[in-house]
Amino acid sequence: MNTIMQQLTSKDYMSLEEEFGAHNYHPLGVVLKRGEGVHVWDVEGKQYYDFLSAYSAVNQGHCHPKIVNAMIDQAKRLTLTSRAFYNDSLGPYEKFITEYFGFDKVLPMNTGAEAVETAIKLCRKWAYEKNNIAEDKAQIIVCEGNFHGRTTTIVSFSDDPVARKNFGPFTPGFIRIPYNDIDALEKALQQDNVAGFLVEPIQGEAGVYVPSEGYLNKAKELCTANNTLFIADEVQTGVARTGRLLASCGNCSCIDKNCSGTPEVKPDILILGKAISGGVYPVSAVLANNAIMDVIKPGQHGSTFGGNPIAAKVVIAALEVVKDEKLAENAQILGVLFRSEMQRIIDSSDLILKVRGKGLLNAIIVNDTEESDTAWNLCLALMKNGLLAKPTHGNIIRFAPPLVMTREELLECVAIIEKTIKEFKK
Ligand code: IF1
Repeated sequence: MNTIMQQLTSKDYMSLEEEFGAHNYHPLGVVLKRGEGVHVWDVEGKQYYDFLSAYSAVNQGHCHPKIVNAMIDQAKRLTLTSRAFYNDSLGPYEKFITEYFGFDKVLPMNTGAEAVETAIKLCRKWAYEKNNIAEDKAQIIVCEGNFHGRTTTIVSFSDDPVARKNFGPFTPGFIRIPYNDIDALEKALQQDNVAGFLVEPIQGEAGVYVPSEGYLNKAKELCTANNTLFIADEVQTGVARTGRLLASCGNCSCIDKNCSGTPEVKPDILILGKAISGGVYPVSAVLANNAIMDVIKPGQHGSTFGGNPIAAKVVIAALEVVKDEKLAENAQILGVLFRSEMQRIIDSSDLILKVRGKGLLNAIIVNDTEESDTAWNLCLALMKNGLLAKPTHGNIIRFAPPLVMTREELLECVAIIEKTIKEFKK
């Protein structure tokens, strides 16, 4: 079997997925075999720049040796105990991550969607037990264009028809308002039984929408005034991606050497996933202070793998890499350079309309309809030229390289993008 597998081509691997895997994705036609830092290689040996980073999970770069070694060391000693017993990795990890992000307590889970579910349950329980909301009546405010994962409850408050259609009946208890609209939030907060406001500091899936300056600060203030929990989903934006440790870091700039990494707009509940493990292992986390987290008692929530020893060791290593290698600062500096270079290209091309984003979470808007395949074809051309990215919502291409990129590498990527755009014919 092994020798046969080694002879397979990209086409063969794609056929295997086509035949034996559920068709819940439409991947770009590249089959990757190896990754290191900002690069990945396909089974034929062609090298690419990764401009997706597994949807911002691989912020620390592919196969970072410090993170991979932490995983291997722990995997040789103890992989899983469940939470029926204590283990000698979880406590130190919990101390580490709560100090790192400045919260009293963490609830460890595995995937982003699970962490969002956890935050919803935590918010509801807090509302009933600490905020006198009538039983089963709690409402959580969410935003139009949100993406928080794919569980039944989470798609219940999505407005993406593809994510929802024929997955009902849906979970009630959500109010949807326009994103980046303080008046709408103020109005929604007047409704009965509002327990929380769940928001992405930058909307990723919607096409990298950066809210107006001060939006998050004002939203947090309003929530506090209404005794409503401000819940930040930083699964995609967190861990240095946007040039700060957290995108909800209001006015704090991590270029500032004195920055403690503590957010300016401190959420009541912070949801993290993806890059807290550097994309090495599925790990997510919900952080909150005691007044909120202590409403959860034994038996009320949990997960077999949540808080497992490998996850604990991997996250400590991955978050140390973020600080040691100054990834927030690098993302901030390279982000400014990237957007200015994209703007220069846009100024002399009518194929691209706009660039937007923060840090190294950016998107370009292709000058065509959402239904057109221009952005997809442009991504195919980028792939041919050695750079991997994928469209979102038809005419938007998200650019999110690993944060360990150097300035020289970024400029090489800009050159690939420029050449591809110049040569591209619709
Ligand atoms: C897929 C997008 C990114 C997220 C936020 C929770 C989750 C996600 C803000 C759930 C996940 C993913 C999942 C991925 C595509 C992707 C995505 F295009 F949909 F928007 F990142 F850009 N909150 N985002 O962005 O985390 O359960 O997946 O660990 O294939 O669905 P998860």
